[in-house]
Order: sequence, then structure tokens, then C-alpha cells
Amino acid sequence: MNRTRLYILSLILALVAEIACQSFPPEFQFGVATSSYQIEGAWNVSDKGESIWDHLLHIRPDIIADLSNGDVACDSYHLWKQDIDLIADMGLDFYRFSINWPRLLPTGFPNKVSEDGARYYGNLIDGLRARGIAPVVTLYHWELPQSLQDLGGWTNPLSVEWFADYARIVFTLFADRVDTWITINEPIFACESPYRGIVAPAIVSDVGALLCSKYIMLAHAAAYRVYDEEFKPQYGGQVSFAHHEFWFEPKTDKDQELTELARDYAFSRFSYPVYSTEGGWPPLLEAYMAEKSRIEGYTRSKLPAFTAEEIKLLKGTYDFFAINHYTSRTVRAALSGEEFGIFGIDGLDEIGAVLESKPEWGSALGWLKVNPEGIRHVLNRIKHQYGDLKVMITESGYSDDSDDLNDVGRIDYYKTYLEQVLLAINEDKVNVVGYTAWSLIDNFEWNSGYQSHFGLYAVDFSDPSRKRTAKASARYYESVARTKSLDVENLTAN
Ligand code: PNW
Repeated sequence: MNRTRLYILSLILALVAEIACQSFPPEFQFGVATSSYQIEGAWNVSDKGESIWDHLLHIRPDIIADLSNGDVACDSYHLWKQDIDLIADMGLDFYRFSINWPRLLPTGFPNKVSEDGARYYGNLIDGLRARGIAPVVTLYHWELPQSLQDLGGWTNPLSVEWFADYARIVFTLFADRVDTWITINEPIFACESPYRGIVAPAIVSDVGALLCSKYIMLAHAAAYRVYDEEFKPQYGGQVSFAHHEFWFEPKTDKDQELTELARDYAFSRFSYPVYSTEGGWPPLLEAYMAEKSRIEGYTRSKLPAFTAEEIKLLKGTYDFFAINHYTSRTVRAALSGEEFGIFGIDGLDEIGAVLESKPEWGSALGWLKVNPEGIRHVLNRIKHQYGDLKVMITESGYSDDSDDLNDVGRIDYYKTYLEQVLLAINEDKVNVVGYTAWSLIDNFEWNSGYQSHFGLYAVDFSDPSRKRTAKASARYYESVARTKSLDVENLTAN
């Protein structure tokens, strides 16, 4: 072969390799997510009970930037057929949505199942399936019935039973039509921000945050066991909880140890009891909290111990690893007297860690710093910590406050984050099986209200019909999902 031919052949091979590297495995799944309070509205239709969010925002609107609430939100309770159309238009494989506990169980308990609530979720599930979209259903995306909060919510050990009872009803109604279940969305933000006064039920108690951590994880385990024992033999579905993890790195070399503790405190607190071979709390965190609690004058650790039986109950309660990932932080020790800012975003006061970002990281709105490599690091950390598990990315997305449908920042986020997911799959051999964009439509973004937009579709919140309009990112995500490849044009709106 002469040199020119060899050169041309090598160019072709390089191109083929390049295209192959830009492609996801054929069975890789693309989906999109929302949560009930953030989109449904219809907060008091029919016999629906009150959730902690309904309750709080009717008495404390001031905790939301634009004083708004989810009373109407995207009105998806009435417009769910439109939502299905949008998902189908993008050619996606699945839709992750959540069930509003008090919509289904108005008292919080199983003594009364709302017919309207059951019909609503049943229609949504059937509507998705009719269009070839698999429903991925979250049982708890932060809407505790207020009736249960009045009894102590997740700090009450009985909350484990309450959740298991609720889960059994949901499985009984829908396990014949739903294969993938998420029990709890982000235990960290279901326990820490709520007990730091930031989000519902907006109680300030460091003890409460840690009690909640224990019982919410046991509640996950109880629901997993209900499915595993009573439904899996017949339906064969899969259950996990959505773990939230930032990528944390030490600010300087001397912050290594603190970074390990910060990872334990914010992340392994929730993953270690389920995924480690030993089970229980991460040992470093357990020792740290025991000592700190002693110094603070408590007679026992603020991080409540697990019994041997509880450790066993929790261990292995997963069928796959579900991970929500958005952003990265650097970690350093707080200076004496330094203020901490918002929990989990600016700092972790319990362990004296300040969280910051690097100048080279891009920035979306608010807390969201854009560091694509972070998602690859996190995926690798899961593999190194817990072994070669099946990993599904159950949330990832980008926020802005713009009305511009040509959302290049969001396209760039998905492109660069998905490139890193591909590297994790191809180079690092992490078994990532799916990716979920947060979110389908702009919606009620908790403390930021309607000012922070995560949607692939815009929603006109001043229009009573809550008109949805595709952003450029919807078309971009559609081409990625349809071709299972990043080798697609950067499309612009219109
Ligand atoms: C996730 N943070 O929560 C939730 O599951 C969604 O409901 C939410 O809309 C989405 O991310 C975007 O925020 C998070 O403070 C809440 O870093 C807070 C943080 C991260 C994620």
C-alpha cells in the first residue's frame, strides 16, 4: 500500500472511531423528569389532602423569591395530555414523574384512597404507555401529607410504616404498568434543607435533619422490601432511590481530609447504608458525629445509630444506582467566625466546610456551576466505592432566567455533560444505562419560584392555558435521543 492510501485509510479509521465514540450503546435510554408539586397545580381539587408545600406556602410565601407557589404551576393536572405530546415529539424512551402522596391518600394513611387521584395517575401512565414512553415513577418528591408532618413527619420512627403503607397502595394500583420505581427523591434535600428552615416544612433543627436521614432511609428500605417481596415475583420491576451527588474536590492539598468528610456527610450518608458491603453509616462520619455531639453536650450522637437489624434491612435495597447530578464545588475549612451561606450550596456548617467554585467553571443561574468533568468523576466514584453497578442518571439539567427560546447555554450543558457520560461509559467502563434531563417544562423551582427555568419547553405562566413552547434545547435533545449520538447539529429555535 502506498503512503497516500495509508494516509487516507488512517483518516477514515479515525473518523469512524470518532463517530463511534460519539454514540451511546443502542440500549441506552433517554428520558425527561418532573415532579408533582412543581408542575401539577390543582392543589385542592376533589378530595386531595394538603401537602407540607401547600401548607407552608399558604402561610409563609416569603420563603419563595417571587412569592409564588404551586397552586396552579404548569396545570399539568389538567394538561397532562399535552405533556405526553411533548415527550413523544422528542422521541424519548421514558418519563420520570412523581406521585403526590396526599393527592392519592387524602389523610396520608391508607384508610382512604382518592378515586380521582388514582384515576389521574392511571390515565397518565396509560397515556404514556400508549405512546411507547415508559413511566418511571417517584413515590416521594418532597410532598409529605401535612397530616403526617403534624405527627412529626420523617423524624417520627413510624414514618417508616406510613411510607411502606403508601408504597404498597401505589404498587397495588400501578405495578402491572410501571417497571421502574424511585422511592425517595434526594434524601439529602428531603432532610437537610427542610430542617434548616429553607424548604417545607421549614423547621430549624440540626437534630431533626439527622433523625430524618435515618427514618427516610429506613422508609426507602421498607418500600423496597414491600416491592421485592410482594410485587417483584409477579412483575419483575426495578426499585431504587434517587441519590443526589455534587462533585466535591479539595480547594488545596490540605483540604483533602475535610473533602472526604464532606463527601461522607453530604453523599455517603445516604448511599453507604444501601450500597456498601458493611452497611450502616459511613464509619468516618459516624465517628465524627459521635465526637461532635459529645462536645456539644449531647448524651448520644445526633446521628442516630442503626440497630444490627436496621443495618441488615437497608443493605442491598437497590436494583440499580439512581443518581441526580448537576454541579461541582471545591471544599475548604471555614475560617473562624466565617458565615456559611445556604446549606449544601455554600457550605456544610455541621462539619465546618465552605463550598465554592473554580473560576474556570461556567455558571448557570444561582447555585448551578457548570463543570462537565464533574459528572464523569461522580460516575467513577460510584464505581470505585461500590463496584460495577448499573447506573441510571435520574436528573441533570441547566437553569437560566431567560425567555429566549434559543437557549444555547442549555444545549451546551447537555452536550458537554453527555460527552463526559460517554467517556465514563467508553473509557472508564462505568455501566451507565440512561440519562434524564431535568426538566420537561419550566416549572416551580422551589425557593426560586418561577424565576429559574430548567425546561426544554417554556411555559407561559401569565397565560391561563399555560402554553408550552419548544426551546432549541428540546430539538437538540430530540436529535440526541433519536440518534443515540452526540454527532448532531446544534439546532437553533425556529
Ligand atoms: C433537584 N441544590 O433538587 C430536584 O430533584 C428537583 O426537584 C429540582 O427542581 C432540581 O434538582 C433543580 O434544582 C435540587 O441546592 C435542589 O444544590 C437543590 C439543589 C440541587 C438539586
